[in-house]
Amino acid sequence: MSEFFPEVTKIKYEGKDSKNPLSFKYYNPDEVVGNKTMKEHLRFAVCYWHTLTGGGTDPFGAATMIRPWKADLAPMDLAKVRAEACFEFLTKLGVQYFCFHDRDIAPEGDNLFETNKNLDIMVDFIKSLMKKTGIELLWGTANLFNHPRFVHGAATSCNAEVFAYAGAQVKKALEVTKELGGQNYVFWGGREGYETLLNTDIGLELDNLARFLQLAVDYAKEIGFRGQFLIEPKPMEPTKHQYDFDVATVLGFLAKYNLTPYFKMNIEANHATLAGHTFQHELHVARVNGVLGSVDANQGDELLGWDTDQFPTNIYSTTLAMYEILKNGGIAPGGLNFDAKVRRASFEPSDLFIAHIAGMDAFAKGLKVAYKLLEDRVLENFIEERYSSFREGLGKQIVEGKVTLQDLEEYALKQGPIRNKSGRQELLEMIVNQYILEV
Ligand code: XUL
Ligand code: CO
Repeated sequence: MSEFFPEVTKIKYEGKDSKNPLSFKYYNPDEVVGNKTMKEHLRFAVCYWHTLTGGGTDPFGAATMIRPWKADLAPMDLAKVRAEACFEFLTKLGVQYFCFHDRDIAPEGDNLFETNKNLDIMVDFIKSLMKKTGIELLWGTANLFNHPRFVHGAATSCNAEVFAYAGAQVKKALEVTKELGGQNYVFWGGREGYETLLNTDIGLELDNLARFLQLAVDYAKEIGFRGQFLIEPKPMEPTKHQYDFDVATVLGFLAKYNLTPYFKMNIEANHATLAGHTFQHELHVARVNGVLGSVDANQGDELLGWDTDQFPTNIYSTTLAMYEILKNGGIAPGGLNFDAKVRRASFEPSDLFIAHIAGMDAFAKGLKVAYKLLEDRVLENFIEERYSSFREGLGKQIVEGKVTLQDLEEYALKQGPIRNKSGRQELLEMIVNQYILEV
């Protein structure tokens, strides 16, 4: 087996004063934070599509990436070489997990039978690499958006034949994910949305999406796949309106179709900001509703209105993300999957390492700051005090459901002037900054 990154040796922790770009400054896998090591807290995963198959094309230009495995090979040979490169990359980076779409790891054949055959060969091949390296699968998924057959969507296509094809593809992807010991299975609604209401029956499309997900739940049960099902919300792109708009929308959808018990959510930072939310907002809404399952760790560009999928280097954002994850009691069996791509101009192989290191360090630092904030109960004590009126007297009765509107009127008529207290936002922001700078 050839070496694909001969210029890179195993990435080590060198501490915050290191000037070596190919070293961790904050991510020290075995360092214990609270009751777990950093590695156990963070559960990093590399995504196959951006890191191994992404070429750097954009709507205006051709691929730019220099990739040592991108030789002139037949599709199946290329798939194998790429898989070997993937496991060398993960081993050198010290990342335990990877994630993939079915079509990332094996090329399509002339028909579904041939395509599945290609997939089977690659699954066997990858299984042996997983065994050799000890690397595990965080989640699998099916690509139901790239091929022209999915032009009108997959589960929400107007064409029943496409619904059938997508069902067959998910059936196989579930089998493959189970075969590789995947800990989760993700549904990102690739083209499940609409371009114009002038040609769309939203009612039928959403009913069909629910039918499709129920079929997947039933089949997972049948084959004994026990991984966590995850839905990944996104408000737009590629369609103008994606049905899984944000966490709140998906919660309503799941409740309407009695699917709540089977799904948690995979929260992606850049999808949150596209929806007009912060990353923390989506994690928080998922957490308080018991559906925070996993994270696609990336970030957008504040000045661009699309999914730029950049590596997450904003420590303010990773700190608040880790704060939500710690409050959630951790992210397992989910993890932090770098659904991120190096910029088109960062085309050298070493940029792949540097980008992941930057993201891993940003989350490691975020973890340490968030842990300290929680340990000192900085926000907890403030919030507890802020809502203290609901723990006694009338507030307690409201919470316990013991009052009527007549009771409230009686109370309000006798009440003196109402006094509110400051929300102290700037004070809290000042303290969070202090922790980021000092921890
Ligand atoms: C697209 C996206 C996907 C999913 C997996 O925006 O995030 O890569 O994570 O299908
Ligand atoms: Co994603």
